[in-house]
Amino acid sequence: MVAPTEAVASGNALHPAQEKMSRDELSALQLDRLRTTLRSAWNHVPWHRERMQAAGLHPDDLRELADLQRLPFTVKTDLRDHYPFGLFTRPVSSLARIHASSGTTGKPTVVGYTMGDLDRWADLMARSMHCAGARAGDLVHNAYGYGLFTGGLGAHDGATRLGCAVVPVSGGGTERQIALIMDFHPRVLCATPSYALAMAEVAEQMGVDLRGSGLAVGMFGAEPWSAAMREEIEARIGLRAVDVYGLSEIMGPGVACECECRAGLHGWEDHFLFEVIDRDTGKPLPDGEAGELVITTLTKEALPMLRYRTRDITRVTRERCDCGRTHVRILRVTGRSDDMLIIRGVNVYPSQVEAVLVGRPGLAPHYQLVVSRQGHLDHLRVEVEALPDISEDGYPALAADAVHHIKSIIGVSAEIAVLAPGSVPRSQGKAVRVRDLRPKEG
Ligand code: DLL
Repeated sequence: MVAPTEAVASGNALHPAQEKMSRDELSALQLDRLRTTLRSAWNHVPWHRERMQAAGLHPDDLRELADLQRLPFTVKTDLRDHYPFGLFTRPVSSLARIHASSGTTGKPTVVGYTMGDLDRWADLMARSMHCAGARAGDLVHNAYGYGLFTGGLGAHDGATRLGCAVVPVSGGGTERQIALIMDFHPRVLCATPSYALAMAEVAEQMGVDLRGSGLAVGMFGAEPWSAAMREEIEARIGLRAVDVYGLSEIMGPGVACECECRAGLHGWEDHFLFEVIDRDTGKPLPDGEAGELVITTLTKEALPMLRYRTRDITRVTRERCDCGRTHVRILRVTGRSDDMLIIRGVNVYPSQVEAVLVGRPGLAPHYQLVVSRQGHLDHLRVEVEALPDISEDGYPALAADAVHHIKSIIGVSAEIAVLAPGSVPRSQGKAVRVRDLRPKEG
């Protein structure tokens, strides 16, 4: 077999020096690229120009990165209000692709890419995959959904750019996916963590041991997942599970990714500017404090985003990582502010419940939170499956144990329903973790 040399197969995708630029070099590059981005927004999108004028900030006046903080935030409804293409700086005739979020309520969020945008996205996803341990010549089983969702095509283009061959299976048809994995022996698996777990379960039901498949690296993202879920997936599939982050409004997968140290996800600062703000006041928070992640794009042509409120809750650190990469580290995204529940005054994210439940003896890693209103108070019921070898007589003791741990670790009183295996719906993409039965306001 002839091994492709990485340098040839990866083309221009990898520039290790860019991942290790000094803070001064990064800041200078960011300032330069921010000016270009602001100029383009000013010249092509009246809405941006009016907001910059109102803030008294002309692109040519930008002296330092902190000047950006004079601009107001962009939020998801701004995209919806300009549906479909109102915030694009380019006519649709000059674009190369459109993606959109499914939009559970109202209109979808539509995003556009020039050829150059797709090129940079492929580079950044290739960089992310390499950072995660994928290499040119690898076979990549891509179970992210293809279509308007950015996961499928984003991972596909990144893998191709890195010099990998892609099996573009998309989500669903799990038995067939398992068969393909056992026949083709891919080294890399791309999927949401919840779907990876669903694959592990189906494989076990088929009597197949994925640990013998040759899979070595899993690129998992698109939804929050806990350290406990990582251990579960690694044990059952036998690979190294790596966290990859992104969002369609900013680009898609590959905005940030863990490296070999797995001590936070490197956010690619040569292309994005990251801030963390206090959710309530909007004020920037110092590194290390938990708040909402705000991202500004520095190289997006078709749809530049200025101070976009992601609604994702996290912390960042700019301390140098042991891998030598200098780019900011985003510590695991614990959840979206939209998904935060307030149960009797206590803030709860589904991922916190996951962290407590997954790996508890007797419980399977399949769960859903059901929120309802009892009188004036919100009530949290957690439905979680028992492992197949547990008899029903044992369910009450498992429930009591889980109630105790959720109360003592998260500080919230929850009702726990331990259910028979297979009772909780399985995901083929992003898992639905919360069923909200509360009456709608208004
Ligand atoms: O989920 C892009 C993506 C695809 C990322 C594949 C990673 C892998 P959207 O559908 O626009 O894009 O959803 C973006 O998903 O704001 C987060 O709330 C959540 N999310 C994405 N990655 C992670 C992650 C894609 N690693 C929204 N951890 C984001 C936690 C994540 N949440």
